[in-house]
Order: sequence, then structure tokens, then C-alpha cells
Amino acid sequence: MAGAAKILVVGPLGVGKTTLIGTVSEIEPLSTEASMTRAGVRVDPDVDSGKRTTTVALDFGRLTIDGDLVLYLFGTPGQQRFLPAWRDLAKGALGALALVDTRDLAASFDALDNLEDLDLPFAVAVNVFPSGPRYDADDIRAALDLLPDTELVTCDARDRTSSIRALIALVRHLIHVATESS
Ligand SMILES: Nc1nc2c(ncn2[C@@H]2O[C@H](COP(=O)(O)OP(=O)(O)O)[C@@H](O)[C@H]2O)c(=O)[nH]1
Ligand SMILES: [Mg+2]
Repeated sequence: MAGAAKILVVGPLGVGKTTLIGTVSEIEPLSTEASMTRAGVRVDPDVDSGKRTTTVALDFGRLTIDGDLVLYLFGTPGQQRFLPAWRDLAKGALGALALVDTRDLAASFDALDNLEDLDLPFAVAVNVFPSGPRYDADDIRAALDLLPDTELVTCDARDRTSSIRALIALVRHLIHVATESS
């Protein structure tokens, strides 16, 4: 697979989108983080939980795989109030990496629902946090209602190799989908 592909990295606030894009990007990642203010308290659930920045627009990074496939990565805000913008961002995207956190699997439902609504092929990556419960893959599949052929991988968004492996799982799935439909 050569060429360029627009890929979304989706998931709820705090799941690791900015971290993953920053970890893998070979260009200085563009990250439009803004300090949360008291104004955000009403709508940002973890404004008081020690997290002091949140993505208000998007993250952008670039990763070349195997020398000839360039992934343009767009991190899309996970909060409910950004869903309309999220739909615009999906235009022209080949697929998405949906990040989930086992401490709150349900927080990823919105993003997964939207990927399905948009018919955007995706892979799921469990970003492993030390305090998060460890579940069997089958239990995660059941909880997220994943189709049997949806790739499910685990990653550590702070680790480059592991994050690239998750993106490669997505690319493998995209190739599979493209082959099936041709
Ligand atoms: N332990 C651990 N912490 C992570 C991991 N990924 C992200 N974090 C931390 O979780 C917080 C939220 O990550 P961030 O990338 O900003 O999430 P975003 O809101 O999805 O962009 C940050 O403080 C990260 O340092 C991970 O894989 N493991
Ligand atoms: Mg972010």
C-alpha cells in the first residue's frame, strides 16, 4: 500500500490521542491544546481531576510506514459537544484508530457509534493505563459490541513501537476491507 492516507485517531477525553500522535509523529505534532478555565468546569468532566489541558480543536501528525505509505493523523476531540466538528473531520478519511481506556469503556461508545454511522473502517486500540482493569479481549469485544473482523490491539500511547503497531493493525484492516469490496 503506497500513497497517503488520512487517518482519524478518536476517543474520549484523556484516552491518549494527543500522546499517541505526539509519540509517533515524524514532524513536530500540531496540537491545539488550550488551558481549561473555570468556564470548562460545567462541560469537561475531568477539569477538576488534575488534568489541566484538553484538546479543543485537533491534533495533527504524520507517520511514514514502510517508506511509502504516509499516514496523516488527525486527533479528533472526544467530547460530546464536538461531535459536529468530528463529522467534518471524517471527510476524506480512510479509517480510524479508536482508542479505549478500560477504566471507562463506555466513554468510547460515542466515537464508535459515529464511526459506524459514517461507515468509516476502524481498529480499536486499548491504551493501557496502570490503574486500569485488565480484561480478556473477548470481554472487551463484547462490551464494545465489536464485529468479529474488527482488529483489537493493546498499546501504550507513550511508546512509539507499540503505537505504530496499533496503526499497522488499522492499515492491515483497511487493506482487508479494500480487498473485500473490490
Ligand atoms: N499510563 C499511561 N498514561 C497515558 C498513556 N497515554 C496517555 N497517558 C496520559 O494520560 C493523559 C491524557 O492523555 P492525552 O493524550 O492528553 O489524551 P487525549 O485527551 O485523548 O488527547 C496524559 O496525562 C498522558 O500523559 C498511556 O498509555 N499510559
Ligand atoms: Mg488531546
